Amino acid sequence: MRTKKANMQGSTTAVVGFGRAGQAVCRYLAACGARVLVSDMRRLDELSDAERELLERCSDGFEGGGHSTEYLSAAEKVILSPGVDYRHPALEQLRRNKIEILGELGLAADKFRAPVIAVTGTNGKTTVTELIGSMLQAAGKSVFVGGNIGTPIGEYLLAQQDCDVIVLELSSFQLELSGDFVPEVGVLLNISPDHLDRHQNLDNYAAAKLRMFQGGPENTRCVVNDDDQLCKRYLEEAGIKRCARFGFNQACEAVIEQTGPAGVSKEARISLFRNGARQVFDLSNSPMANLSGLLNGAAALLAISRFNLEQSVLEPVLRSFVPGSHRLQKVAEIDGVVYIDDSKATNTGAVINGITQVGGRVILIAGGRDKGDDYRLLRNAVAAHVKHLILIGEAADKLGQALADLAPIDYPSSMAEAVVRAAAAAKPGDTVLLSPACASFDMFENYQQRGVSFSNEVQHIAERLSAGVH
Ligand code: UMA
Repeated sequence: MRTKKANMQGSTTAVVGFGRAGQAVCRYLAACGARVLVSDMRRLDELSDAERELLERCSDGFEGGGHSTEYLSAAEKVILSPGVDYRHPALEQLRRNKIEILGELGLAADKFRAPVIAVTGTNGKTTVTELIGSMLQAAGKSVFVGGNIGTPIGEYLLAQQDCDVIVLELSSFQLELSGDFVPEVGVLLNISPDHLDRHQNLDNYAAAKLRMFQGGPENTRCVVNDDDQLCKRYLEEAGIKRCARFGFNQACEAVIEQTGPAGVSKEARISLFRNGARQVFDLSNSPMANLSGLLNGAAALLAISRFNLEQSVLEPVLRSFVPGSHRLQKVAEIDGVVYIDDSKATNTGAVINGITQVGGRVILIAGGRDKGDDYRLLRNAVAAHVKHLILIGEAADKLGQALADLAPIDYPSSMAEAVVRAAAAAKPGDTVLLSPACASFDMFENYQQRGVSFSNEVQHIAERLSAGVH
């Protein structure tokens, strides 16, 4: 079925934030005939030529250098980009004047023309979204995959495309203003503190995630992690009982099993229970044969179980799936020391998972731009495995204060120096792990660039050693 573009002739909508999401929304609104006003923190002269051209083509006004109530009041509806905090003071008066304020998801809520599988959680969202998309495609379904993963939801609206299934990775920012959005399937992978600088506290952050289930189990198949205590707590508080669960517990609909020695050689299986039958997906000796791989695989299988797809199609997709870069990615082994890039770990939950999965003795490189996390949450994992801390970036002091009594600490001023110090502290059998618990924007463009910088510096160490320079 095609997405029918709404007729918005004569209406005025303001779009706040002119990044990837905002630009797609502008194009959609303009195509529907709406009068579009754009407001962005950046000034006109800070926009690229392509962005200015888009403004020219799709908008009827631009406010640069910030957002004002006066400018936005000319609109009947305001669409906020995910990166814009809805508590922004300019929006207060609009709320009082009952001007509708939505995110891109709220705008799209009544325009999806195929079943939506929505994936949220603190960590693993992108991987599970990709897995679901890949399995559906392998089974011959046409799929739109978008959201926080990179393709804005507005692109779905614009394309008016036919597809069998829509798979969306959703962040707390997107869900916070999701209006009447109710997906057919909602996957909640885990909850650990993240983005608390924006949400102020864990309860607000979890509430944003749980908006995905606002339609209740009668409208949304709720797929949840049975082993995540915070998921359990918040679901219970929200009164959501009827869920399809995945985890180690034998009572789950998708049960994961791991045996044998550590590493990718271990036996790893997911048992899927459906209509009284059991299907066993064997992921042993595949890149998915680790705890994250199994949990992500189980979540993805439960998310698509209603489609009754052939196991012979799904299992090869799971077995050959390689998670994206900068996620616990081994970059080198030098003189018996393994170097691992986990730059994507931008919150404490991801770092705890990383340290635990790596195990053994770890030299941890952490730090960057603080997102309001409480780094004391790292204490158990650090006490169990970390023999040396290398702390970088703006959050170095805050991390140091939380962990000072657990391991010796270095405070280098660059990634180059951090890697040199980590290598000096490491003995054969140790692992040097970059797992920052923070955003990258104080020192790098993004987490990818931070991971590449780490790998390059590790490479320099290898080259120096092979040239006999110590
Ligand atoms: N801006 C304002 N006012 C503000 C803040 C920002 O005008 O108060 C402007 C900026 O000047 C810029 C624009 O808004 O012009 C940026 O908008 P944005 O921050 O919403 O980012 P987009 O480029 O639209 O990208 C967004 C998501 N960004 C965020 O949620 C911060 C992308 O997720 C997503 O891939 C993209 O839409 C497509 O759907 C990125 C992300 O970092 C990957 N997400 C967070 C995460 O994963 O942790 C939630």
